[in-house]
Amino acid sequence: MAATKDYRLLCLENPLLDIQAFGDEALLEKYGLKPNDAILAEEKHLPIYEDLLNNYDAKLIAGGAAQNTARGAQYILAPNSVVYLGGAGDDKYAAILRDAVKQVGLRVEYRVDPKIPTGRCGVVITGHNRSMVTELGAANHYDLEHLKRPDIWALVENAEAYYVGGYHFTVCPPAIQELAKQAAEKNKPFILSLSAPFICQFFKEPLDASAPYWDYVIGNEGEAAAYSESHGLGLTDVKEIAKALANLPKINTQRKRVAIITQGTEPTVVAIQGEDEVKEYPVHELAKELINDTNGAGDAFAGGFCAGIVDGHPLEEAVNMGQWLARLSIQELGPSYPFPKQTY
Ligand code: 26A
Repeated sequence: MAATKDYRLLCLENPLLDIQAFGDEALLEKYGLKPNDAILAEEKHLPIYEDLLNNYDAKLIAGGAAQNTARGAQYILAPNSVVYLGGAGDDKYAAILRDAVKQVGLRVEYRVDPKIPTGRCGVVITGHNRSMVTELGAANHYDLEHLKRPDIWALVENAEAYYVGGYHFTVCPPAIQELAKQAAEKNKPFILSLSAPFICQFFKEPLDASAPYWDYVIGNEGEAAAYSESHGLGLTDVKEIAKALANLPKINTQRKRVAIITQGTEPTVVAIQGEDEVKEYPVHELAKELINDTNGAGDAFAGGFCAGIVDGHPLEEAVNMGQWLARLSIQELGPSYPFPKQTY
């Protein structure tokens, strides 16, 4: 389908440079990390970045969950379809990020803070698990002032869909609300990722304030469980939680909310507001030996899914596009996509 105009999808979150390495039990233990988690760094975690670089042959890879998603959506869509907002520094890490987004043609509009380093995420891979420790740095300084800058706000008004990574709830909830309201007012889809269990647990208030605006809510099984627990739903079945998410109160009644829960290699669960049946879509198979690492698989899924929604494909096709891109991404190191480019 030919694009009718530029920058139809606008994404917001935290641009980060991933410092990723294959680690071991001892490393997880040293920093008190769970094998599969995403957390904000505390004082005791800060030496991990040097440790990874010096002792674990860490690679520097463009990251930031929604930036990975934005790169993924742009990988599929026509040139100049996606623009991404977030806060970054003016340093060598930001330069690596700008290089990576250039490769897929993603436009970024960073709020640049020359005095604060670009955010970094230590990623420890053990088997099919990944433990992530983030120091947000300049990403933590994204603000409403940047979003409302006339040239940036023009991009917001021009966009036809919005994707917000839930990790941004730790940074600037007012910016999320602005996008959410814009979406509802203009009947454009607002897509939100739950991002991590800790967002559902500890950023419940801003998360819940945005909930009435979600047209699509994307999460994995761990986030769904954390949502259920932190909201006292008393549900453990993923399908039931998806249903509950789909049926939360909604402001834009012109669109039925859709909740999409991925479950690793298990089928993706999709619930639609007001519908009894919860559907399941199997993932695209991949031989174990072809998996490089699964870091960024969920972001890639969201990227393919957003591309499908922006291009006006039916829901099941958008889910399929998500599965397709996730399968490609896990064959790469980190949250990356293969080149030469493959076409869906
Ligand atoms: C605020 N936090 C904790 C974060 C992140 C994050 N992106 C934004 N904010 N913690 C980890 N990530 C990113 O998740 C990707 C994998 O899904 C990592 O940078 C990694 O690229």
